[in-house]
Amino acid sequence: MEVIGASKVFVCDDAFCVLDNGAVAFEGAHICDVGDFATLQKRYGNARFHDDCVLLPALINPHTHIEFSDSCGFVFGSFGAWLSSVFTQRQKPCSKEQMESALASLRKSGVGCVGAISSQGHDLDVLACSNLRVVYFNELIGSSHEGAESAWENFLQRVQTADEYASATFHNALAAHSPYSVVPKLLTRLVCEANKRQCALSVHFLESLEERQWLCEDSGFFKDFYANFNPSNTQSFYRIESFLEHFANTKARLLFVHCTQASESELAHIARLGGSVVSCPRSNRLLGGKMLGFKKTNAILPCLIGTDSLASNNSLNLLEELRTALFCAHAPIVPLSVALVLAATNNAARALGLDCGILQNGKLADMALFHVPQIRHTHQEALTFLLHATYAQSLWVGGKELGGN
Ligand code: MCF
Ligand code: FE
Repeated sequence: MEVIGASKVFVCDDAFCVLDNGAVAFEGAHICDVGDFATLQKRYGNARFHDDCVLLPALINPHTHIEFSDSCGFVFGSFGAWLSSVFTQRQKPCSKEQMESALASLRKSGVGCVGAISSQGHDLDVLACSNLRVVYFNELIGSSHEGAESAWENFLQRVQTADEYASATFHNALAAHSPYSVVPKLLTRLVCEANKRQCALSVHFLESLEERQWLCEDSGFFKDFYANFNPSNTQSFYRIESFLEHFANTKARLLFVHCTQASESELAHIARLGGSVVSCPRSNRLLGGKMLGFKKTNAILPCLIGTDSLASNNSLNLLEELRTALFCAHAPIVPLSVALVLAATNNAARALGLDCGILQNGKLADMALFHVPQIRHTHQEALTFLLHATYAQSLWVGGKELGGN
């Protein structure tokens, strides 16, 4: 049994209970006890206390793309310009070193669990060897009817390869790229596969005005894009509602990423599907989209915060992403800071179907420890943490310490 204590322990239950001079006792992969440091020290021995520190569940970044870890060559300012730059860039996969350095920066910001969208499977080894908890979203793209069968075969092959890596910390999941890039026949099969597996299913959705215009009016950027790329696609495959109807009655845990152009009634539709939204504020800003209103969205359905990749962000530092969300939202700052810490812990774990994200007896011992000067003197703990935490001093995934930063 090991006992870790800190000036403030963020349990990250729904009431956002904070323990002063608290501690967590854990053995193997699981938490055995949570409470007062002095009591747990007496009960179990083998205890370490960290002054002016916050101990909380390891942060969860539910949306990134490790295969996109080379930040060179992307064009920002408009979604169309960015997407076109992806096509030029895709010919050149990033290196293993770049992917490893991306994972190191995630760990440094206290991320113990990552939802990684894998477009081609080049990130499989690096993620499986990372010691992080990984939800590996095998991504399906297929925008031509003629190429659908081979896209499906290629996808299933990648899924089967990833299945061989499944473990207590490596969870396989599925992703459809977006409504503009997956034909209905493939989406139906994907939802069926996700149902069979009862896994998480992620999709980029209503990220840009360009996408909304294509889905609503069959016009705009995607009209010209497909005229060059695949002239037989003269119309969108879906309207917004018909796309969402594909996910009705699914047992999969649904994550709709971005949704910056979604109306309140469209968000309510996702809520009825049991889904969550992942907002990536810095990516949305760079790609020319507006940012999602965190408070308004979180009132309708769980809103999580992700970094997206280095192709659409300046770093994978989740603390920086949370700070961006904190400074950009139009909402009272103190309750907002609590909601953001919960978004990156308990709510993200629930959305991904993981037994972590909360410091409670029986839960997985995924924890992060941050030095936060003067934290013991404040009662605005979540806000002080978001303002002043810089890097995780220690990180545990399934009770295993990943090495200091
Ligand atoms: O979330 C951002 C922006 N929206 C869409 N796609 C991506 C994002 N970051 C990386 N991508 C990838 C996506 O997974 O870019 C490719 C896909 O592989 C675009 S379609 C060729
Ligand atoms: Fe993305």
